[in-house]
Amino acid sequence: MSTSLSHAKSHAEFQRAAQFIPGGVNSPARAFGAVGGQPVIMARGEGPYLYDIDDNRYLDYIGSWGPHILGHRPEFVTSAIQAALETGTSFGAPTALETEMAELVCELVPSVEKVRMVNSGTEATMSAIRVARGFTGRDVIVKFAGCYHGHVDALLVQAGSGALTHGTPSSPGVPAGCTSDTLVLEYNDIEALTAAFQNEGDKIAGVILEPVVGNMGCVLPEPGFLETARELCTKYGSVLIFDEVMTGFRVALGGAQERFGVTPDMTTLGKIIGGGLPVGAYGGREDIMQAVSPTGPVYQAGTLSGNPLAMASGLAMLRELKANPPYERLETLSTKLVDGLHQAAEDAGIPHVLAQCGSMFTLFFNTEKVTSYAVSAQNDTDRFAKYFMGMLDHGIYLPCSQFEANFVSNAHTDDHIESTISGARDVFASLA
Ligand code: KE4
Repeated sequence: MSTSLSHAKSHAEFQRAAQFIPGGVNSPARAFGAVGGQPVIMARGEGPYLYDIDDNRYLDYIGSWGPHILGHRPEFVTSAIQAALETGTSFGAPTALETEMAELVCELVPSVEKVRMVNSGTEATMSAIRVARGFTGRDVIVKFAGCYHGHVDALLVQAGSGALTHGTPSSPGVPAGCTSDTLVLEYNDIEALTAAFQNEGDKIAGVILEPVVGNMGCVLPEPGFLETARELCTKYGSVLIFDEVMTGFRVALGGAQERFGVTPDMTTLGKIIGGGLPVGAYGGREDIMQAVSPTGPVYQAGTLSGNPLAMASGLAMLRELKANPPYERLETLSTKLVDGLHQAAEDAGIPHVLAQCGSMFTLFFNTEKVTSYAVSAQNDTDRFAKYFMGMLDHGIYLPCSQFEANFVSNAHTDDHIESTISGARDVFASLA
């Protein structure tokens, strides 16, 4: 690992992890595969900071890949979890906490009239596309290159040979049959989406998309894209699914659907909704959600769905966000950081583009505005790897891939932003 911080304990611990866990990680996103070297082993988080087992302190811009919008270990979340522990961990029976969570999600998220709790974003999207197919009696699902919706077989897919040819699996272990009804289009390509509906709209069960993409780096919807998806799904009776696992409660209290004023038929949620514990959710129009077992024939279940500890944690988080919305401060703080990074990169003569929505952003080493995966694929990933390692050396912990979003938390301060910009200025000088 090319940094000057001592990572001796991390290195030893990672060797041990790799003996028992594939790649030493429980999720490949953490593996430093895209930046080289080995992951840093973390010991604890506090506010805007992470501390590794070598006692290095980092300013954290991942926030567990999204959940920690208010920083690590906010007192109201930890005390809610501790209180829930007094009554038990899991009952496998309904609890009032689950009703409170469902009621609050229905209040906060415009599209959600009924909601089902699950344990991850993947479970949420997997369930949502099954419900869309069951509700419409159709099979085709439209998704967009560069949007990641979890490791769902039907969505681990690469575009077919022709623009309107259905997809093929993007991972071994996914049978062709799982993706033969998935159509992959370019994000922001209104013409291609319109043509797909003209071509087979009566077969399209649903369209799933990230309303603001985090998984090809941060990419915003171009004017008219979300609105067109909404119009076409309405016209052809298809289910519009906003995957707001990342944007939900992040870019606005009501998510991207509130921020952009486009209401989908279903929404998937994760990350922030659990306050750091494993929670996913899918919900939407009452008539669609009535199709879900036991009220309807579409089966979905989960031993730990609506787990009391996770509900206590998520409820504490959502109640705090509702009572004291951090969004204005987050917008100002994040804009200050993005503007500072832009100026620092400009001054160093580094080609780059920045994209930001609220407190999520990406600095792309690219010469073009990134509007789709085809453009994002042109990123200078070697330069990104050097930037990542240089920032790590300055005690700044960024997502370890150019194709991810950074997250500012409300625990970050102006001083943290200033020191991040100054660290970036040093690193850019070494990249020029
Ligand atoms: P999970 O199954 O990881 O909880 O959620 C899957 C998912 C669904 N939809 C969106 C928009 C997502 O961003 C995600 C997961 N995001 C990745 C980060 N890009 C999680 C990090 C990881 O896989 O370890």
